Amino acid sequence: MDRNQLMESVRAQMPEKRWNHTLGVMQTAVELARRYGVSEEQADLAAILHDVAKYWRTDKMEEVMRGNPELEPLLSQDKELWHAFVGAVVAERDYGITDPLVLDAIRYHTSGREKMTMLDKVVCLADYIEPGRDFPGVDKIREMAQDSLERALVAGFDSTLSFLIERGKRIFPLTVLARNDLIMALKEEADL
Ligand code: DGI
Ligand code: FE
Ligand code: FE
Repeated sequence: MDRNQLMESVRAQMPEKRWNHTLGVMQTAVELARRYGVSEEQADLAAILHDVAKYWRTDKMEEVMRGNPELEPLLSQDKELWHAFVGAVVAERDYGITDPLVLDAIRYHTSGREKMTMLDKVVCLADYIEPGRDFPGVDKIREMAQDSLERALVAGFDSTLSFLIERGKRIFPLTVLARNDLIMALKEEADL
């Protein structure tokens, strides 16, 4: 399957609006990859697939998760988190993606994780700031993304955490670990 066929297949699994978001993430991820010395090909591929499972029915996602010891614990977590982990499985199983860096960038694009790779950061941040995104503070994060992937990403996580807290929702531990780790790394950089 070539890149165009892959894009058409992903597009067929979501409404037009979500596909436009995916196009925005592709554009922004490639720009960030170029700026921060990450492979543009990996960024493009992860961006195309990052939300492939976002509009899958819950029972279809559950089917993928059941019996998979890494995914089963997520069944008791917020459903919003599922599409990222299911997306990584789908990328490998249905699209033959084998690059572990690309699969991880898809898997952790929503939650983040400790020790995020540069590719993880690029895809996760692109998801926050692609041109179609409009949430309070997004322009400030776009500015920050010009000089620090890490600072911009912390600001992105901060906005998600505030959103979750305001609505009385649970916070997935990986997001807390991701944010702490980024703040530690920024502090070490500042102390050098
Ligand atoms: O799939 P997208 O809408 O493009 O964006 P995303 O993959 O970042 O999903 C964001 C949703 O995930 C948003 O509604 C918040 C929700 N979410 C629920 N719990 C958590 C969470 N996001 C993070 N980072 N951490 C959580 O604990
Ligand atoms: Fe997503
Ligand atoms: Fe997305």
